[in-house]
Amino acid sequence: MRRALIAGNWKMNGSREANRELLDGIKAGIGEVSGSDLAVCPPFVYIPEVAEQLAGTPVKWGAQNVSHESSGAFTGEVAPAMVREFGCVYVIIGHSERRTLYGETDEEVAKKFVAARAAGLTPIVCVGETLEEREQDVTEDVVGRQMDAVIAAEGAAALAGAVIAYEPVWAIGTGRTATPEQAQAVHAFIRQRVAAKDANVAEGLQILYGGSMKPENAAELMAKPDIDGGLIGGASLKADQFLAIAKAAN
Ligand code: 3PY
Repeated sequence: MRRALIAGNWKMNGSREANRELLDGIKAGIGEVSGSDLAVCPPFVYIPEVAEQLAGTPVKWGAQNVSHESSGAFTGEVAPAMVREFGCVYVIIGHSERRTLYGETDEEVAKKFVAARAAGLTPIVCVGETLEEREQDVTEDVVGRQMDAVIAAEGAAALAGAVIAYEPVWAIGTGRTATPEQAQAVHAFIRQRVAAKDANVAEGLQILYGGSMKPENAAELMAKPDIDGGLIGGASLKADQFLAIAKAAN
């Protein structure tokens, strides 16, 4: 039985004060969450303070991106070992905003996956199709290609130390959500893609749904057999909404 993971992707949001308020709210309500693990992924600069505020609580934290390099002349980049030093457990890799706005390729995502694992981080690898790709009926081609790049990097066994997030690009920041059936179909496809290489790893793999998951649709989505939690955007910035999503997995 896979345990649910509810991870907050704060994106480029927050302030020291707003973060404290948000984390205080999460900490106050965490006792009512029993069916899922929680994590938050703040912008890099807030990681040390978030680490202090969450130390000793069951809530874990992570980064939203890392370099595939470990050190050197890479202005503006942050190495995996650096965020690990501040207690990050997770790192989001290949979010569609990184792929589309910053031109990250499948190969780059695969390199980041390898570097993150080498530093002891658990990558949350994002995959998903655009609206145009869905309408052209090539969702499985796109998600299959994105998955294959990561599987090819180190073999399917490496996914035992990773999480996948299916995020249909057309459902990100648009308020549109995939129906539970649409999401389940792609989650099952992802699991089969891994199972073709390693059935045990596929069985244990947490596959999160991302893309406007909110309290109103979380329970229905997570009731599906291959949906093991969520990567939460906007709703992760409000303690009551984030907790309500987590409790939907109780
Ligand atoms: C969203 O829900 O908008 C996300 O992009 C989560 O990563």
